[in-house]
Amino acid sequence: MEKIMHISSDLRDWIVQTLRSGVNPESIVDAMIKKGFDATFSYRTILRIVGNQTIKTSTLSESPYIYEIPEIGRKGNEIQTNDRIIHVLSRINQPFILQFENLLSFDECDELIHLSKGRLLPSQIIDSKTGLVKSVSGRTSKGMYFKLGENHLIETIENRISELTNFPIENGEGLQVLNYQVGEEYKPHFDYFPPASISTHKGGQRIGTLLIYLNDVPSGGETVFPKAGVSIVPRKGTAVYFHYGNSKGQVDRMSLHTSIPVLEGEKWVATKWIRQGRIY
Ligand code: PD2
Ligand code: ZN
Repeated sequence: MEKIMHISSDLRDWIVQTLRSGVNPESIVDAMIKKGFDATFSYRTILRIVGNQTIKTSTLSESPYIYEIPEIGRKGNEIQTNDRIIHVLSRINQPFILQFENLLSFDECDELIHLSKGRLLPSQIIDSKTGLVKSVSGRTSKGMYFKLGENHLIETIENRISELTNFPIENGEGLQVLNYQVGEEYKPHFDYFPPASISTHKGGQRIGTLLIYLNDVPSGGETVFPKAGVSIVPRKGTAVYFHYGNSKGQVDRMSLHTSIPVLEGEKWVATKWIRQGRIY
């Protein structure tokens, strides 16, 4: 089979951010080769990116991201779910970002923190080469995952998220809880997988993320979207949803985001990543 000798600007951006978040260059080269890229081309490309040199990108998949309003964005400003009304606090259409209040009660936030505390481990990412999780330097928080429907609280939250987003529970990855202490951060990254490496099994590409803030942070710890100039301050029980995958399989580079260092106190947040199809 002929090897691939060009990369799209989406893939280049993903590589740049992934390197910045601490993933080592060899794993990216290996992942490229595994996906059918020419080995020499892969090494050269990564070397150029590491050395901050420009690289030519192919125009094959250069078409601009086409924004589609996801169903969560068509529900008005007061969204009634089975057990509570969730209010929209702010909205941006490009990139698509919605901020909510009252997604979780204070008791639910406290309970999630309580259930997570004894299970926290250094945060990890999925290695695109091995498919296994591993630690990287750009992500200094600690975290843990709940299994889908692991207990009554998780079931309640997953049902609510599914009602809010209109995605089936099975499109969601297990809820992740993160804890950041002073100075800890999650460097700028995309939540979607490298566009060239997507297969349709296991739900395929990630298309949306819901971040639920579980406490108030006295200083720092905002979720920042640097390309959109947006900064979300963590407030207990509020949440932010951002959507970055469309029905054409494109991903939105404007969704680049980061958790900036906590300056005072600590930060607790729950992440629900949503895939285009059912994972389970
Ligand atoms: O904790 C956050 O604010 C944050 C920021 C960016 C979490 C994630 N990304 C994530 O879990 O993907
Ligand atoms: Zn993220």
